[in-house]
Amino acid sequence: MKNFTWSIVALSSLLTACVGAPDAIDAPPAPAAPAVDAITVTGRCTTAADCAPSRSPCTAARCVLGVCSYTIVGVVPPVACNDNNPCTFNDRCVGSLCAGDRELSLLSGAQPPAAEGWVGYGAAAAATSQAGTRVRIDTAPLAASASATHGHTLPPNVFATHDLQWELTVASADHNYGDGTAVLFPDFSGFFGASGPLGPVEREQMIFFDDAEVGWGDLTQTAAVNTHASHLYRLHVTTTGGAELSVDGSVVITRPSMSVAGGTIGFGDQTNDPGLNGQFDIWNVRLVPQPQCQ
Ligand SMILES: [Ca+2]
Ligand SMILES: [Ca+2]
Repeated sequence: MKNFTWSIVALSSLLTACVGAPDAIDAPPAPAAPAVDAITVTGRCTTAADCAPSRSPCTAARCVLGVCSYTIVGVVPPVACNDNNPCTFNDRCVGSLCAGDRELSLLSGAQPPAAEGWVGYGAAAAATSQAGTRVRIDTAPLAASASATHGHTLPPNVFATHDLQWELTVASADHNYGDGTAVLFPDFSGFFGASGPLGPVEREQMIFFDDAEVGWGDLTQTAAVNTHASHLYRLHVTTTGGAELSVDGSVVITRPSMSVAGGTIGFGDQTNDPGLNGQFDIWNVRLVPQPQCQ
């Protein structure tokens, strides 16, 4: 009996030691430290929304098995993006990078102007593609008062970064002050273009091509050029708002002011004066980068 009593006391003491007042061993654990930033330190996540935004418009965050990863958003068809570079056009994703083209074709010559976004005025059907290489404007067989012009919008403020370049040959042409059967408009509002001095100066500042010379529509400057031969023409709008026309790399005429505010260019036979008709070919009209964009 004595042994039994001791055993009860001993067991009671043992239980007291285990469940009695808290001591250093029994104290509840200290609260866990706040979780570290799972995104920036470990890349762990529950959903894609937990991941840091992608630094490229061409990749997107995904949460895969609790870990952030960044994958290309798409390849075919290319995803449009903005590279924030005014020197490039048609920005699109190339792999994980956003990039664009430094040149922009406006008229290849491979098809009629309307197929490449040009709006026709007057006898627009007079423009045809020749052998898939150039566009021909031929008003010679038409009524004496025929005109045929085409306009194309440009990217905003594009003359700050690019020049307009084209190739052209004249078969037969004529011009007088403010009129021409083969012209290029740096600014164009439709039909024959508008004329100053109270309104826009589209016809004054247009470039005419005659059989043996080129010049501004207002005849302020002209230059002898054999336009029946193929040449590379280039229009540069200067930082001071003037303009230079180059033929095969050499400046031939300039003017102190050039308005391009309308954001549309044009070409064609712009005159409906009786008897002013002709024929010329134009192709490879494109925007090419100025030196600071190369
Ligand atoms: Ca761009
Ligand atoms: Ca005409």
